[in-house]
Amino acid sequence: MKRRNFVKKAVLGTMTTVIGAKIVFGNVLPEGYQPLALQDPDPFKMFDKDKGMVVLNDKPWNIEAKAHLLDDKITPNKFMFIRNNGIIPEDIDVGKWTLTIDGESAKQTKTYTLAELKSKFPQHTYQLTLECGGNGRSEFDPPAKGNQWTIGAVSCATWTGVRLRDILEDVGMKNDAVYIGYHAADVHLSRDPKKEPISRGAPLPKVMQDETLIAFKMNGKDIPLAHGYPLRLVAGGWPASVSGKWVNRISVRNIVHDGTKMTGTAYRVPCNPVAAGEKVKDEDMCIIESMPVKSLITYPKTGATLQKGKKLNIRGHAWSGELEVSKMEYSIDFGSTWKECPIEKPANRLAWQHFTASIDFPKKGYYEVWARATDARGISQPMLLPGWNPKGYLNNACHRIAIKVV
Ligand SMILES: Nc1nc2c(c(=O)[nH]1)N[C@H]1C(S)=C(S)[C@@H](COP(=O)(O)O)O[C@H]1N2
Ligand SMILES: [Mo]
Repeated sequence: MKRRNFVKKAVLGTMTTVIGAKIVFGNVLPEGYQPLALQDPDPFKMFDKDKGMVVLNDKPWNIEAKAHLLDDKITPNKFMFIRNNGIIPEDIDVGKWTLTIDGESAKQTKTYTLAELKSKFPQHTYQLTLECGGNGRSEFDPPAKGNQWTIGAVSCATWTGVRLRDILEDVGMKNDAVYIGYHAADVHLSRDPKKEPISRGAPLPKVMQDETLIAFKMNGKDIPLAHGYPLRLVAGGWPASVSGKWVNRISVRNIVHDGTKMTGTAYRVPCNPVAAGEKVKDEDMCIIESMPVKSLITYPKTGATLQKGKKLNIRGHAWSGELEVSKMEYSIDFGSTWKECPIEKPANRLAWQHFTASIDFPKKGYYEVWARATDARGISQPMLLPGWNPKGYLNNACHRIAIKVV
């Protein structure tokens, strides 16, 4: 009789993390057997998410927040959206996790263990805004394929790690280095090991910024599995697809990185505006870099009721890619007139900023509160949907909430 093989320790460890409880007889779990809890998983339990979060897709897992869930100044894990292109790594062995720097423009190929990264380089902590390039896609017409994000694919957590710049300087780069590309441990949906779900990157000036981290902590704890445990590239202010989760290799390139989802219509938009539905030539598409100015009213929840004569106190966040938000306004008359309201300075560059307003309503009835941010260059959010593009990226239209005064 053939001896029964038991599940590997590393796989068991990942299963335990995903299930959120120790598998008591895990040591005798047959290899290849999927525990029931993983066959029909409860994503809220599995990822430690709030029940108010919205699951957009389960293959792969894509989960978004709602505006009122994003009220915290620093987004806790339970309200953080999940955007996966593939299958979350199933057999993470942190003890063996390494980061390799290679590529035609690296002076050498060098591999670091997690412990080496943590001890060799100074550690830094920043609040960093991560917004999916496709946030707001659901509003595009004609509709764009992909996850139908409404407004909840944005977060601003605290990330701790070492500077990618420090690592790259330790390895040494050749003069022709222009870009980096990340490679990660997640698995392509086809399970074809030769395919990567995503392998994006950033040009050198972005990579060399103080805030571009190889992070191992989120909000002071190990990064949750779904958000890139144990190691993640974090490049705030750019489409969050640049921030590779589960990263194990970074290639220094002498060309614009040509990995999966760097070309075609993926994370690229027409360099110049086009009519809705128009076909755009490949050479007329540009890679999305810094994200546009945007804001969110996180309190109150849309649909709130207010007693006549009372003031409505609203609050929310505003962010603008690489820039600071310099002005915040609101309107209660569908954008006919705007009033300026206070906005705080960011905790650090690339962190979202917080605004408040105290609003008077002239009489009983239905209102909408619209919020509009303006960036340091004087560019404001559009009131309606901005430029159409094939994949429905960069919808930064004003957020609005409904209010009834009774
Ligand atoms: N390895 C890997 N990194 C990834 C992704 C992925 O699918 N695999 N998705 C990217 C995209 S498109 C986004 S929007 C962010 C989402 O980060 P979050 O799930 O931590 O919110 O991760 C990025 N990093
Ligand atoms: Mo994304």
